[in-house]
Amino acid sequence: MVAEMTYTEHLFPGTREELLAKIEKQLKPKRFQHVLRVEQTAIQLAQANQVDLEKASIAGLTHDYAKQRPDEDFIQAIHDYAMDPALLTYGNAIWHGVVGAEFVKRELGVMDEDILNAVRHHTTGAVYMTKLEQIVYMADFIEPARDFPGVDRARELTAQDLGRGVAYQAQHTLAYLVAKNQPVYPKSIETYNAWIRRYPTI
Ligand code: DGI
Ligand code: FE
Ligand code: FE
Repeated sequence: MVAEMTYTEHLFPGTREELLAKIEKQLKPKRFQHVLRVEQTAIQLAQANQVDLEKASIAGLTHDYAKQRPDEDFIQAIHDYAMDPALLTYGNAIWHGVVGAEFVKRELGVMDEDILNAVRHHTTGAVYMTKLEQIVYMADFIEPARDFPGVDRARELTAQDLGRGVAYQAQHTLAYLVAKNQPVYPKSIETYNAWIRRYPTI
């Protein structure tokens, strides 16, 4: 367990404990525990990759903030914030990150665009991702309770090179969705194309 952080950078208007309380209210206990593990994994990856630890903490804690909201909230937000109407043909799996970031901004007062993009992109990835975005994308995939074929390979690659981890996850998720007859959000395919070109040797 990484030591708990004292926030000093005003990225969230309050203490870490106040942020935890707001997040805990929104989530079932199992999901809240996942969020805490993602935070700790993100902090470790931030230490290894010279990324701001406070940003890693806040992005890790907020990444699934909207996961348990009803569909109507997302549909309303897609209309209210004039988001891409194509989003309406997907569901919670895509909305909780892309649309969820808008709730993180408006309800929690997190204005940092790097943190918000880390939330937005944590499920699908993106062609261009900052180190922080890559960290949250990977921390969600490899947090200690994750247990699926390939997770140890993902941990190994991520420890070697964050970008290789991203390429691996993009491929793994695409293959998983196809095998399960699931529609693939176009951004997930763009993520795969971009990262497999950068890291052809995963
Ligand atoms: O929220 P978590 O369960 O912690 O993890 P996540 O946000 O990475 O993934 C949520 C779900 O989203 C997971 O079951 C896989 C699914 N998913 C990822 N990419 C796509 C997707 N589902 C669809 N339909 N299309 C995608 O491109
Ligand atoms: Fe998620
Ligand atoms: Fe998650």
